[in-house]
Amino acid sequence: MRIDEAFIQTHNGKTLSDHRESFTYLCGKLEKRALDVDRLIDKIQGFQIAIPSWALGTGGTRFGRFPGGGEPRSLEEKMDDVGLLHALNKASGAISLHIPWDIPSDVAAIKAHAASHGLAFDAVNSNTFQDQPDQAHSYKFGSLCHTSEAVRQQAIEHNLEVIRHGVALGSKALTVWLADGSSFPGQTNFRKALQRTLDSLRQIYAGMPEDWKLFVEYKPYEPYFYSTVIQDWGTSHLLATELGERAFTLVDLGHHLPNTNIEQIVATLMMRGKLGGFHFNDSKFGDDDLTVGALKPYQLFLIFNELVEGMEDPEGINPAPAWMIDASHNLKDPLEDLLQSVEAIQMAYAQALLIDRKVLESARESNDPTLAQEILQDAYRTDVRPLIAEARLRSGAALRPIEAFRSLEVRKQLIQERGAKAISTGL
Ligand code: LRH
Ligand code: MN
Repeated sequence: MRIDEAFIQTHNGKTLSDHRESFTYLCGKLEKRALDVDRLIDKIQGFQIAIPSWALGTGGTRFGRFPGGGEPRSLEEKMDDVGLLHALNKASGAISLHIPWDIPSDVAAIKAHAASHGLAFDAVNSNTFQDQPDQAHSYKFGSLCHTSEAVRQQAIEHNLEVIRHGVALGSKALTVWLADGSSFPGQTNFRKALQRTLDSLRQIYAGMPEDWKLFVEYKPYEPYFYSTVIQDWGTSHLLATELGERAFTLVDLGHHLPNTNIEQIVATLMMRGKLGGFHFNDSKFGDDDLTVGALKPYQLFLIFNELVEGMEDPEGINPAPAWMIDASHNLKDPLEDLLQSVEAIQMAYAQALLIDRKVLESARESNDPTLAQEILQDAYRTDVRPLIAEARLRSGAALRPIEAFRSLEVRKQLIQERGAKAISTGL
């Protein structure tokens, strides 16, 4: 299924005057703050977010999974779904694949299919947290950290194979998330596990093409519940620093213990030039993988405040981070959930662009926390939705993507096309 521009034009026609009114009002307020609205819109249009190939179906937990039907049954259909999102918001111009869930059968056909949807291939993800049917050695007790060299070598070979798939598709980065850890005190030698992991990652890093990056993703717990080898940003940063200048830390928002100051971690990694990218999602308790901005939109704004500060810093040394979503949809329609997540990310970015950094810095330098908060919250309390909508309109996308998705009855059409029982690979 594809959404043609004619439908988008017609659909936008219904709400164009409302949009013009709220956009003109916002422009008035922003110009009073000497903000260049067209520059803001250019930045928003250029901010493309990669969609995870493993989050286009219904997710589940060990307690149950309630598929909604019409899920993509192949990599081609997954790209059709990301193509749908991109047609509706022109901000989802990339897909991040997970191997072996998404091994491209015919690379040339897959690349042509991606191009037909205007999609690029962002980081590819390896998977040594599940055993594949034909696998010689189990990852039950770890992969790159395993006590057995044969298991470590198998996991290293898998990551090199993932890089080969990525190179064929035109991806430029490998994300390594390791479930490796323990569930009982005494079970593992922490130092040996970390040293083996570093030695294994060195072989993977050496196997990357010169223009590739390695993203080391950290997580405090799950699937193991006593220790995780790469448990926090510090451990990931240590490994990325040891590996070399093309290794970076990947920040998954759900991979932090309650009340962790994530925006400070982001600022620190950017200061070190080691912030590789993000897995955006939201959570209340654990790695809940919920809709971005659904629970903690102010934290997301504070994270983008640090990102914009780092990205606009003329002395900044951090390369442009990779913007990716990592979510799982137990209750919502996966595509509607992803449309909401992309919009929440764009809004946090746009609000952070409104901050007058000179005034904020002088409030900080003069130790005036009241004024600093006023400046931040003035930006956060600015309704930037007309700005995001205008960016979509100028990109040929829908003013109101979710309304367009529903009025087109996309899910109904996908169920007719693929069947109510169609299940997607992924989590
Ligand atoms: C681990 C994780 C990782 C992926 C997986 C799908 O929790 O965040 O990024 O490989 O989810
Ligand atoms: Mn993740």
